[in-house]
Amino acid sequence: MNKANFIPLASYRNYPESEMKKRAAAFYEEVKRRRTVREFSNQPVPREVIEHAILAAGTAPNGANMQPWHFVVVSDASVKKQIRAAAEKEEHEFYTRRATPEWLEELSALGTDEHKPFLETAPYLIAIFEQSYRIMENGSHRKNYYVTESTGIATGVLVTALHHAGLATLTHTPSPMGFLNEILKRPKNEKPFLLLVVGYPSQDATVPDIRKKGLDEIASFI
Ligand code: IYR
Repeated sequence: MNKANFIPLASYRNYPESEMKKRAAAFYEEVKRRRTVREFSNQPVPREVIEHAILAAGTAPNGANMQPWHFVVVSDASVKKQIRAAAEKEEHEFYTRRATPEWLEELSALGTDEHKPFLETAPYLIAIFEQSYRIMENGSHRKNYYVTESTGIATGVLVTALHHAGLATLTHTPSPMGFLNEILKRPKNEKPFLLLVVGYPSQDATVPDIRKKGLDEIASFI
């Protein structure tokens, strides 16, 4: 057993209340500008920005500090093409067979369909995998904990970090996503969690006119 080793909490910053209020409000103003974008420019993005955003995601709280995630950053045109073909095949099934009429009705406000050109246009796709278990050196398996929760939190940090840097993202979830293991040659202990499309919005990008719920609709204080 590893023994816990504790060090002082040197990184914590305490702000005066007035500053804390300003920071909280300013952060809300910053993140509420984020919109999911489906029309991307092919303008290249510096790799360093992606690297920092992934490092930020890697700081997410997670089960027993196993950090049960893996990020595959795809910029290669031929790999993006394969991903697009496989995703559009699943999406065709979804839009023509798998989705219920209610689901399609609810998606109509977003204007989505089975065509996913952004999977080739955007400079980066980040395939996020959750590691259901670890494979030890002797081949035995060890459990990971709260894998989906952990990877979900890390993905939230990633999306926010990329927005903060000035990039647009699209959280794309073709289902099922098993094709990502094959195309990206990931091991069987990793399950695709989400495909994040990253880049600049195209010059004429539009977004659906939708609203977010207000505080009283999403929170209760008791
Ligand atoms: N995965 C499909 C459908 C889709 C589902 C939901 I829920 C969305 O919020 C958006 C799309 C697609 O990407 O088109």
